[in-house]
Amino acid sequence: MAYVNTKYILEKASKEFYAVGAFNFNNLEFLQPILEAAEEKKSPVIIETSEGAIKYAGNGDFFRGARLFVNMVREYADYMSVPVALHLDHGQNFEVIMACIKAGYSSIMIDDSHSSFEKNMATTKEIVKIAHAAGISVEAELGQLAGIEDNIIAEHNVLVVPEEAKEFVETTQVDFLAPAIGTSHGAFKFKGEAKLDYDRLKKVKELTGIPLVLHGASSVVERMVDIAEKYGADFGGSKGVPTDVLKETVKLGINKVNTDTDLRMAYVAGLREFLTNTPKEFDPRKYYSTAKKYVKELVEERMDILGSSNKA
Ligand code: TD3
Ligand code: ZN
Repeated sequence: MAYVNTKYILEKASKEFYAVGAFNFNNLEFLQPILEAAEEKKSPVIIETSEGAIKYAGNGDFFRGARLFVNMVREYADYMSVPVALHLDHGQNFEVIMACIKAGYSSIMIDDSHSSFEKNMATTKEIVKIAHAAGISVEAELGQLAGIEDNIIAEHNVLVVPEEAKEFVETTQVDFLAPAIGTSHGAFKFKGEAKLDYDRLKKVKELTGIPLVLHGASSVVERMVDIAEKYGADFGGSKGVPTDVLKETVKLGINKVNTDTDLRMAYVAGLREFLTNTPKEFDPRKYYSTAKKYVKELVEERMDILGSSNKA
């Protein structure tokens, strides 16, 4: 079992109407608790890294960073009983995409959603051809998410056009698609009520029939915000996607749910708590312990919410 491509994980999820969490990481201290949670929950899991994470890990060298992450993930996955995929999140730079394919990522995202529909379609088609030849699955995005996607900043949400999604999927042969339906990246997603365009999502699923991806899906968990703020953080005004809204999107056809912000917040809550309460400790393996524990708890909760627990 262990290291597989994302298409394999998502096709089962799509047939059985559940979603699999895709969790971002930059370092060992996030990777370990994510994988431990998956093993304990008997859940398939997608590990993903941004281009920025790869640059960070490789000290500026994309191929070195990608290879390091593949080796880290595979070394754990080989000894696990649940399926694990390693995915490039929001790939935009051709050099990074090729580095990931060559290094052994099992899937990649080509995100040309900030270009015109025609250009996005042409770029995606080209990348799909290359990736499929290497047995690697591909995700693309239609519409735009407001907020920060690593280095792309869109001012407003531009929602997906369902008829375009159909043409896009048929033309590009992409394996799974992220339709913009009103979420955004980061900790400040909604000013008022969290509203997503369910009708649009339903239409995209009907017209494409492929696994769909929800970006900007973090829930901004109150318990973690409270702990972090108790120990000095200021996350005033933060708001995420409520869990009942997440569950509704899964019912309507979402099969991959991207989560980064929630893990970062859980981690920093644990780190602040530990450092404040244990002023004499300076062994990193100890002062990361509560942070890792909170990340693991959060990932486990998410697997239950998305319905992927016991699906491995
Ligand atoms: O692609 N990602 C992760 C990277 C976004 C920057 O944090 C997501 O769609 C998850 O977004 P978030 O911020 O809701 O966790
Ligand atoms: Zn995203």
